[in-house]
Amino acid sequence: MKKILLCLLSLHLITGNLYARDNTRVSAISDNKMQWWRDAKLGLFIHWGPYCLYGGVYNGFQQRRGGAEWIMNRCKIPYREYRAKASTFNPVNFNAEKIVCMAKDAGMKYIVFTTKHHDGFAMFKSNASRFNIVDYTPFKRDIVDELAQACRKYDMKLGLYYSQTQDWCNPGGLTIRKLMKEGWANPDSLEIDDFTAKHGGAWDAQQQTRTFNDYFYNIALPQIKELLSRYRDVAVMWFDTPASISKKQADDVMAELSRYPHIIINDRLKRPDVYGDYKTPEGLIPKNKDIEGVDWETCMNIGSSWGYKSWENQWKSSLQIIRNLITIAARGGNYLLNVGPDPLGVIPEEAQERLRDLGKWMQSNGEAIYGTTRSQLTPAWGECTRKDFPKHTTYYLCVFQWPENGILPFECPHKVKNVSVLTTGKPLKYTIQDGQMRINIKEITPDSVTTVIKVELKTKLAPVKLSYNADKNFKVTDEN
Ligand code: JFZ
Repeated sequence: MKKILLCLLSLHLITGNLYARDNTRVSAISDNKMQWWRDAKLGLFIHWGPYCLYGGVYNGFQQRRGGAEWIMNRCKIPYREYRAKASTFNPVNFNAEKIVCMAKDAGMKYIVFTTKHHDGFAMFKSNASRFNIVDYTPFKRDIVDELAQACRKYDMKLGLYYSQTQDWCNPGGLTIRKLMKEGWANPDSLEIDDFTAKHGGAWDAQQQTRTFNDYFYNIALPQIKELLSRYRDVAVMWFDTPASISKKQADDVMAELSRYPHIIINDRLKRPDVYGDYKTPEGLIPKNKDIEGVDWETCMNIGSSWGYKSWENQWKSSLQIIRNLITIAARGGNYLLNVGPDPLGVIPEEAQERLRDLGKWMQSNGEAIYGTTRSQLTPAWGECTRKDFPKHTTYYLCVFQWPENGILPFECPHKVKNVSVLTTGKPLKYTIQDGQMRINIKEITPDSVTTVIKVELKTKLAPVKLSYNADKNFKVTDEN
């Protein structure tokens, strides 16, 4: 088996074909490289960069529109001013191992980290731009490297987010300023708005001292190469805002990536030309019919902003977060839950608390999540995941609404081997007639979050077929 895989792998390397895939080339290798990711189900997204120094507040006014990582753009902060602020970034309490362990305890199997967001600041040592954590700040530590080491130590997969087109502090990068009607009335607003209108979305003349092509070949591509070559074991490349980049530029990134055939990429490098390995619905859980047969991952904030927001007041509840994860797993996706560390490098306590709650539930119910596939079932009382074992299939019934009569109906036209409560193993009585199961849960005290009932079948169901991630691009629109 190993030999065959190696042989296939070298064949792909020779033909350089891995990334020039189409429907006919969905290979065992692609399945093979996706397997850990499909099984993982839950990851931690981290948005962190010098924007956290503002925490969603500029000159005393709250940024009321857009994520706090967009503050430079939304509040029209001049290029030099933002860079000066970034030069004070000194997150002395950052501890990569602590963050990795926090993710691990929450039941997460991978981390996706913003190595460079739209502000253009690299959280790693870069020879392509001095605007990076090592060369531009008193902190001088390579955060990506520390995270990579900690991930290796604790057996956590590491994905790297990289903003390949938007870059507001490396001249030539895409700017596209977005309006913010609420909040701070910049005294220079009229002038800046006028400038923006005339300069393709830029708000500072410095941003336009180079062309996009210059930026792309002198900053973006070299930095992507640095990321790929320097930090061993990169598992995922997570690109963002697939605008502006040309087919040729995207091909040059893909050529580089083809040297690392195990790396999984999302669908945001360039649309529609580059499909990527999986879909990225954002902030929402797609309906079954929208993700038929494809790999997908929902990224979502734990609060209301990707980057750290000092005045965050819309934390999602632990119950909501856990049920989101269950719903996503039931539909065959992954949940990438986002946190934004503060200026000192610490994840806000409210977020930590939710991660602990998630970990607690996963500790005893993780079997119903990890390694599951979409069930293609939509019970009225909650969600249902499915897992295929060598000789049989198991359904995990996740009960959101406890039936008042204590009888859980479940449509099941298959032979059943055993029904039990997942956490205790306690067997449950049931009847089955014309494919309609009725499970007696009268004696069970429901879990405060979600009780899982395990229904083991006697047989193994036909596998869920996944096809190549070709169409069904999710529309790129900015939230709010
Ligand atoms: C982007 C970023 O602009 C944002 O700051 C954050 O990093 C987020 C994860 O990604 O925002 C997007 C990108 C895509 C969509 C919406 C917002 N979309 O597809 O709807």
